[in-house]
Amino acid sequence: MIAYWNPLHAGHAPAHEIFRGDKVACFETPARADFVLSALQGAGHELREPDQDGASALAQIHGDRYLDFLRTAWSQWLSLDPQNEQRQPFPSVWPVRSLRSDIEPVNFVARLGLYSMDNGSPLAHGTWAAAREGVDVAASAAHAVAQGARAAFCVSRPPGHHAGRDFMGGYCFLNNAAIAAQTLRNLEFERVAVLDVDYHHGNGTQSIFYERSDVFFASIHGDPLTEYPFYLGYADETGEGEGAGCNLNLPLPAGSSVAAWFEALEIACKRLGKWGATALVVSLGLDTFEGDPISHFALTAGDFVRLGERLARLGLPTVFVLEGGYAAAELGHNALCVVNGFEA
Ligand code: SP5
Ligand code: ZN
Repeated sequence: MIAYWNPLHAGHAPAHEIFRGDKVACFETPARADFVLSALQGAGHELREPDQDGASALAQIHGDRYLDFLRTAWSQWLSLDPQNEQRQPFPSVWPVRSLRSDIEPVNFVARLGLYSMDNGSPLAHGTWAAAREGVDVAASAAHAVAQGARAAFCVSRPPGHHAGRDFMGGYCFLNNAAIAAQTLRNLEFERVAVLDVDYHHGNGTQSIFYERSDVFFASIHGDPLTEYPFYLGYADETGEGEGAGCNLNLPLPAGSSVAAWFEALEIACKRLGKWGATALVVSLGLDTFEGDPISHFALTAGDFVRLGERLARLGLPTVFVLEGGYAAAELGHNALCVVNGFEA
């Protein structure tokens, strides 16, 4: 399988995130992508740098105001104090409910709250460059399948599926899967399905396409009553307006069995087929792995082969986009298992 990789990913390397009030080492690290790259390369898959500019899809998926903020965020942070190179900015106020979200405060960390859904998306020196290069990775993979490749794999970070039109969240800044889907739409594919198998609901992708009838979003994930992102991902979210009926959430309780997970996968696959998808984007989170440090499903390497096999049976041009997965040392093998199953 062709794998497009992000040569700038390692510039996004924040040190810590907050867990129950403590600073803990970030789970989403450069090593994750490096493990996937070496596993794919070791198995003889071709690694390519991006060869397409995703600018037009980017402008369709994210808002200008948010993009302007993100592009300049690190320099604004440094302009407050040169010592800030050693610090991570942290949002100070989130404009929830009765507060105004049409205002852009001058205060940088207040504005960071406007553009964040949570406190868990740390910015670093190279965040914009890495995330923006990830857009080109996604666009390149979509172009490759439009030109006839059976599938292409995006090895990029930071991940993207929690990022919405105008906010970051859950380690995500720009929504790579949405960019891939939009690029496929802009090429020859009329009906694009996004299947999100990350442990966490892909709230950003869902919200981006929620009122559209040309992109179907399906997700299998830990029940948001107990699992991140908590505030979206329930079964009664089925799409709105033109998009009514084009959204499928299959939440499963934390601790669900592998059998239950594959039953949900079967439901999602049948539904995408029935809907008439002509291309597929897989938001491939590997945090469903039994050894994942922050998640509670129990898939094994063999189950990832089975996932790849099932996805291949949809018979669609397919773009895989790496999302989460935090058992870093096993991540490469698990990703390779999906590819092997798909190509079997
Ligand atoms: C892309 C993706 O998978 N994002 C996940 C974001 C999850 N954010 C919440 C993480 C909570 C970490 N809890 C640590 C538990 C350690 N015992
Ligand atoms: Zn996840």
